This record gives sequence, structure tokens and C-alpha cells, in this order.
Amino acid sequence: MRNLILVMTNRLGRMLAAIGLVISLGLTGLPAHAEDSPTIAKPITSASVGIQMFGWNWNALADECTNYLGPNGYDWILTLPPQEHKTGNQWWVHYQPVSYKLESSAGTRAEFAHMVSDCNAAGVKVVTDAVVNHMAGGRGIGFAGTEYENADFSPLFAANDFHSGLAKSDPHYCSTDISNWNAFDERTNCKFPGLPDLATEKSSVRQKITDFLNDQLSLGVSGFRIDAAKHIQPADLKAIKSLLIRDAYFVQEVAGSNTIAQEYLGTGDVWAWDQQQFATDMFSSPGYANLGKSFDAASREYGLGDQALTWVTNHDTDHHGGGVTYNQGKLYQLSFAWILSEPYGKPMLYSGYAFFDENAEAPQNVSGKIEKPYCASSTEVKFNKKIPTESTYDQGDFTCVERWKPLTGMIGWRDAVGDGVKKYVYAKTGVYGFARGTQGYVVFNSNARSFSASKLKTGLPAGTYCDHYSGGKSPIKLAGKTCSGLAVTIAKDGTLTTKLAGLSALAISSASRLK
Ligand code: ARE
Repeated sequence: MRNLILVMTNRLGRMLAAIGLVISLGLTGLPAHAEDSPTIAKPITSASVGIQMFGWNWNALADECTNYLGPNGYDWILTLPPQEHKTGNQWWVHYQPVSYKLESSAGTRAEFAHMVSDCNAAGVKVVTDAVVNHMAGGRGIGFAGTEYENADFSPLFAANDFHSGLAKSDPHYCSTDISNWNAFDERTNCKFPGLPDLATEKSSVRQKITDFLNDQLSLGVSGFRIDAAKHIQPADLKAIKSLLIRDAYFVQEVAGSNTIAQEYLGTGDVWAWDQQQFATDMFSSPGYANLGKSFDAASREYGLGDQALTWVTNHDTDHHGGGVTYNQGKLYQLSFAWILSEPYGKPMLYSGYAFFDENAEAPQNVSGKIEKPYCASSTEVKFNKKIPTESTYDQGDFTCVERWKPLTGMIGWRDAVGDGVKKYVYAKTGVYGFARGTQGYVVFNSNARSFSASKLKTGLPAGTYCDHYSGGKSPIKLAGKTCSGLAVTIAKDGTLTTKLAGLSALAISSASRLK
């Protein structure tokens, strides 16, 4: 049987292998040496690049890890919530858990286990979206067949496991929806509108949540995005984290406020909300990238230090609005390149699908399972050739951001500059550039028209350099002889003189020096 599993290489074979693994270990057993995997052991740091793969089913994600995410230098992915959810054709059903079975429209438990294992093998850590603040509202039958009704999710949770089911004299009792999103008691005890709010101060509830997370860790998952962390007391999350079978990465979603996010730093990383506003201001329309000149000072004020996760858009801003999205064509691509260039934070990109209805789930088959994605463009953002600040995706097309050459180029650049200190900032009329130590220089032209750079100070040694943005992750080919992107010259005085196309960037590094 063991030999048979080893030689199975096709999809069916790998699915059967994963099922065999699960059966042989029991549902919550620890697969042999999952915790010893070099991928799991490597921490997520500022040198790591993550990407949220929204709407990807497990089988397709396994292939994407092997074929693109790993080879393109992505260190970790954020997946859809993996647990059983309410049924429906809206994407947000995933955020209404019905049970903690790893069965969802993204795939079965066996498919999930296999995806995690393939991604780890490709050097890509898996962070899942953990929806543990609440359960599904109303009544119905979940995706895996579990019946639920008015906060009764037996055998997992009963009505008194929720704040609305506690004695009215209990200080945590609340049966109404949150209206003040920032007041501590209200935001942690009352309901995300319409959803029963788990009493995470109860040790039995904490244990059930811990079991759910431990189950995923046992399959090789590396960490969690704690959904709606702002609505769970920091002490509860800390207690849950302390019960895990091994150290896991936590990034907590504390929406809308860096000040409230600071309450959660003792448990893990947090989303940098004000940084996302910067990205929006710099790249929503042409001509504003120079606003980046105030970013260093601003980011020091955030109070999040190196626990900030930096981002441009996520599934909420993508669907509900409030950020730069694929609709903004080349500006979208530039905005991701920008977060990859900054020394501040741990960057997370976003790869999703195009839609006309903001509620729409990724394309599903007749049984409600999410279909294999169709990548509309594998090389760069699909922009409208006449209006490059607009895109031309069809409904249900996947953007496949992880495949875009300018971004894999920027990952190569980020790797090359390491912790190089930012200097020689240039910021004028839509253009923003800076050096990182003596290892690299980047300049963004957010104007629709071209930019004639004249004697920009870079601090780089004189020579000919190949551009990562147009040339990709390893722009130098043929044993250092040719450049697959734009080649530029740095003069003896360390300055750059060149012409940069509209809505583009140039990123050169010590690793892209031709001569
Ligand atoms: C859906 C319907 C609702 C309905 C509910 C229950 O849209 O009308 O009341 O179901 O039937 C996602 C979707 C929601 C969806 C929900 C459940 O975005 O539309 O509701 O799933 O299916 C606040 C929270 C923050 C939260 C955002 C959306 O603080 O935690 O609101 N973000 C996370 C996820 C979401 C997810 C949930 C939480 C719930 O990222 O995808 O919702 O699991 C200010 C405030 C913030 C506030 C922000 C936006 O900035 O300071 O606190 O964020 O505005 O309102």
C-alpha cells in the first residue's frame, strides 16, 4: 500500500493518497513529521511575500503552488476559510461556518490535505482564514449536510456557547447587532450583524476552536488569518493560541483602526489599515505616487512595528469597494509593486476573480463546488490597451496576479535588496523613487504620460543594469549576457538618466547588473 501511494502521481492518485493518510491517522492525528517540514519551520518575516488566493479551490491551488507560486518566489498563501459553511452562491457564505469539518465548496478534507502538502513541498506555507468569532445566522443545512437552527450547531456548539445564549446577568451577554464598531464591550460581545457570536471567554468554546485549528496544523498548515479578530477579546485569542500544538503564524483582522490593532500585538501580526489608505491615495488614479514621500514618517506613527501586514486590497475591499482593484488596470499592478518595494511590513498581494455582482462567488458547478479557475492573463494585468487605467476582464475570469511578470520581478528585487536602508527619495508630480542601500533602486511613474528621468541619484555603482519590472524575477539570461527587460546605465556619479513609460516602474538591483 505504501509503495502504491508513492507511485501515484495523477490527481486521483494523490486524492486517494490523502484519504489514505487521513484514515491511517484518524481525523485529528499528526501526519508523520509535518512539523519537521522546512517550509513550516521557516517563519514569516518582512523578507517573506504572501498572496491571498481568493476563490481558488484546493485542487487548483495545489497545482498553482507547484507550477507558479513556489517557482515565482511566493513564501505563503492565504486561502479561503476551509470549514463547512452555509450554502449559497455568494462568496461570503464562507464566512458563516456551520461546523468545523474541513468540507467546503473549495474542496473536501482529502483535497485540502493534499493541497497543503503540495504547497509545502513547493516551499509555500499555507495560512488559512479562520472564522472563529461567530457561526452562521438563521437556519439551514450546511455544505457538508450539517443541520443548524438558531444558534444550535450540535454537537459542536449549543445556544449557551454564544453571547446571546448566556444568562442576562452575565457581563458578556448581548443579543443585539454591533452598531458601535469600536467600543470594546459592544464590539466583542454583540453580533456581527445577524451572526451568533461565540462566547470565546468560555474554556469549552476555546477548546473547540483550538481543536479546529490544531486539526489544520496537523495537516501542515502554518498559520491563520483570524477573521473579525476585532470582535474577539485579545485575551481570548492569546489563550487559544497558547493551546495550539505548535507555534503558528497569526495575522489578526482588526478592521479600520491601527489604534485598536495595537491591543492585539501581544498575540501576533495585524493588518496595517492606514498603509492600505496610502496605497489607495497613491494608485487610485494616475499622478499621485509622489504621495509616497510621507509614507516613512506615517508608518512610524502606526505603532505596529514589524508586526504590520501591508496590503493593497483584500476580498472585502475588492468586492465591497474601498481600495485599488483589478478594475484600475496598470495602476493596480503598480500598487502591488509599491508594497513589494517598501521596507515596512510584510507584504501580502491579492489574487481573485472578476465579477459584475459584488456578492458573486467564483464560478461554481451544478453541485455548488467552485470550478477550476480560468486565468485571463498569465503575464501581466489585463488592461484596456486604449485606457491602461481600466481593465477588460470578463465575469468569472481569474486575475492570476501571482503569475504577473512585473510582480515576480519585484519579488526578485525585494530579495536582492534585503534589508537595504531607504535613501535618495525622489518624489515629484506622480513619480516616486528611492534606493535601498547600495543594493537597488526603484522608481514608479504613476502618470499616464512617460517620464524622462534625468540624473536621479541612485547610489548604485556605475554599470549597466537590467530592469526587474519588465524583465521578471531573474532578468539576466545566458550566463549574464542578455537582459530580458529594459537595460539602463548608471553613470559614474551613481545617477540614472532614462525614459520611463507611463504607468510603469523600473527596478534595478545588484542581482540584475549586466556589467
Ligand atoms: C452578510 C451580509 C450582511 C448580513 C450577514 C449576516 O452581507 O448584510 O448581515 O451576511 O446574514 C463577510 C462579508 C459580509 C457578510 C459576512 C457573513 O463581507 O458582507 O455579511 O461575510 O457572510 C467590520 C468588521 C470586520 C469585517 C468587516 C466586513 O470589523 O471584521 O466589517 N471583516 C471580516 C471579513 C469579511 C466577513 C466578516 C468579517 C465576517 O473580512 O469578509 O464578512 O466573517 C469600519 C469599522 C470596521 C468594519 C468596517 C467595514 O472600518 O471600523 O470594524 O469592519 O468599517 O464595515
